[in-house]
Amino acid sequence: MVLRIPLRRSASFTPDPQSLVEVPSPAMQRMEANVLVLGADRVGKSALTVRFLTRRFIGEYGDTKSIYSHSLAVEGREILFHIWDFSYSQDGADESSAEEKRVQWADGFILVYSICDRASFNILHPKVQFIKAAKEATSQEKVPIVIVGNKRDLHHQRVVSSEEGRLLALSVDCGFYEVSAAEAYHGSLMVFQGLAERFCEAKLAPKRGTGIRGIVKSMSAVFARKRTDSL
Ligand SMILES: Nc1nc2c(ncn2[C@@H]2O[C@H](COP(=O)(O)OP(=O)(O)OP(=O)(O)O)[C@@H](O)[C@H]2O)c(=O)[nH]1
Ligand SMILES: [Mg+2]
Repeated sequence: MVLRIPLRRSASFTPDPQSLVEVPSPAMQRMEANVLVLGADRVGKSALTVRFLTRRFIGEYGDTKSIYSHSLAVEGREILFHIWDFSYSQDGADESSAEEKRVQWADGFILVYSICDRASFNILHPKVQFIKAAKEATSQEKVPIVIVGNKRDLHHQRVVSSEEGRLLALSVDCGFYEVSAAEAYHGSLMVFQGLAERFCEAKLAPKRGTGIRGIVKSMSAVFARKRTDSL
């Protein structure tokens, strides 16, 4: 199957007056990031994305096959997110090469499960491993990933505890949030802010291999060169 990257466009949902993007000061550093929202069917990927874009919960989302652009000011930086809310149900059987291309397109990932759906939680560990293996093969930066347990409002139907979610995130070094896209805007904002912070950290963190080992390696290389130069 051919990877069909949907057209990029700005959010087509009508924003309420409060959701207008903050105008950044001229000194603000700008960054752009492609974000892939992933997870099992019906866990609330679109609900979470639309909440972030518009502050609204509209209940049913239909075909949201687009990349939406939305910016956020975090720690003195303006990050322009291009958000791809991906649904497997729209693409039917998906080939791993298509998934690999989607993963390569993205700079950051939001992995959503429903706290009422154990299977949607279980698929996340292998998903994180797949993403890390694919990204870290081509880049030395740490991959920004946040794991989101959605539908927190449905506590009577809960089958995945908060601790399990938190432990999974800790074990794979990802951010973690439990939210209800249905109940509040704040949770979705925290998710995207958390991802933005991870994105900035990844950009600012020293590349792998430039730590103390990297320094020792480059110093040895310099001394080795001097020795050969003097021969
Ligand atoms: N109670 C509750 N329902 C939610 C929440 N988030 C989403 N839903 C509902 O769950 C259903 C699926 O939500 P979607 O946002 O369409 O889920 P999705 O993961 O985008 O689904 P697909 O794109 O079809 O895979 C809808 O009926 C939503 O109204 C939530 O936080 N709480
Ligand atoms: Mg959807």
